[in-house]
Amino acid sequence: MRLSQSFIPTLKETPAEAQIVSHRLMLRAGLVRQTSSGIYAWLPAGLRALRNIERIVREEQNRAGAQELLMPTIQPAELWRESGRYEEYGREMLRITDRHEREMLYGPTNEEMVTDLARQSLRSYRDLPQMFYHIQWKFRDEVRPRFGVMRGREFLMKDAYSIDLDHAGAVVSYRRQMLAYMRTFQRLGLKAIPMAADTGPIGGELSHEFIILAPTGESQVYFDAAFEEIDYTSDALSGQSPEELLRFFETMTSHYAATDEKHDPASWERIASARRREGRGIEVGHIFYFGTKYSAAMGFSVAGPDGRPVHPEMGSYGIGVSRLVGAVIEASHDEAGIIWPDSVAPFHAAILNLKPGDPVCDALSERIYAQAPGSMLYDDRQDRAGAKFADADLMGHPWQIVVGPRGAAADRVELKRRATGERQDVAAADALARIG
Ligand code: P5A
Repeated sequence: MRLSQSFIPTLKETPAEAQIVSHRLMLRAGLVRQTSSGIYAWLPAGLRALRNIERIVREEQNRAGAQELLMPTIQPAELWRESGRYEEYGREMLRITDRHEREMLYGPTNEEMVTDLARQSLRSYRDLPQMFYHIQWKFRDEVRPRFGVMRGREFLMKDAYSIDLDHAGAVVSYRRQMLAYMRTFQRLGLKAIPMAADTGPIGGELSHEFIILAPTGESQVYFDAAFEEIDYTSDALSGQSPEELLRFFETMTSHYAATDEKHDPASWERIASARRREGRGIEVGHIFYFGTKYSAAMGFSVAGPDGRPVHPEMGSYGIGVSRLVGAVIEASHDEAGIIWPDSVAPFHAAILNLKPGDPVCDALSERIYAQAPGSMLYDDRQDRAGAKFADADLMGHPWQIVVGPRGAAADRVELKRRATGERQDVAAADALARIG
């Protein structure tokens, strides 16, 4: 993409309304703009980051055996009356009346709709287990939307739902999702820790939040460094068998990890001090096992092996996809701007043409742009070198390829790695090979 023709409106000034660093950087780097309180438009560069996160979430859901579908954002109130949550959800639910006076709502989550879809078509224990997910916009009329996309009113969630015949099957699904979450967060460059949690309005008896450390997090968290030492993407952790998933789950739950509500100072003191990690935490995912809560309330049953009807055991699994864009920035930035992990970056690299109009700089920049592997942003603007450096650092591309008149004459460029600040003078062809 050529920056001169792109809609990436970067800001030099720090927007006054933004209280936390990710919100400031998302506005300054031209990723999003607020359109109403807690509601954001995703501009081209922001959307690319959002889509990259979605892609990784999707790949890991598919690998875990979940099937993608897409449910609507607007739901009928009747379904929520069946579960009893229509009244219970209170003012956080955006309620809508259509032209026929039918009560509708903008979905804050989809347990009811999934249970309804399942009861229409799943009749026998032989139809189970099932695991579905979708990546869809949600609306929650939060009392205090704040911190940009971190606590929005409209936000993008990946929500998955598991349907099993019995408790034993349901816990296998739960553990399979937990592994998928650890893999997903690692691939996003995040160290997320699973912590036992309360179930709140979703309900149920078993629940974990996935929390990453960031100074602006909403709760204080404590965990053992052991979590940070595991490679969740390793083949040794393929999660194929229930036994393997049980071992994984036991490892996850054997190390200390707690939010301040569940913190136990006595157990904490028993951990070697070098292994104690503590700080503010941001919740990026939350999983629930709620058994027959919705299947029983909504009359969903299948014929069991002995022919008698059984209410299936269910769970739901959420990842805050749009919140993750902010969370990744909270975890990875410096004074100058965003430092995108390679897997999330809107553009893998940027070409900074320091002298547009100069035939040698233009020719070399164009050549690199034409040959670039992956996504490349070409800063071809008629602007000062300093402004280009500042914008490239702000936007956080993993690599910068700097084309200046002296180097270009010798077919050389300066290659900068954003994360380390390391710069190297290299032949143009080598620059492309290096960032490959
Ligand atoms: C699990 C999936 C649920 O809604 N039902 C379907 C369950 N869980 S949750 O914890 O309430 O939300 C899941 C994740 O969504 C993100 N999230 C938000 N992101 C941005 N703005 C919000 N207002 C918001 N509310 C929730 C969080 O990452 C949460 O873990």
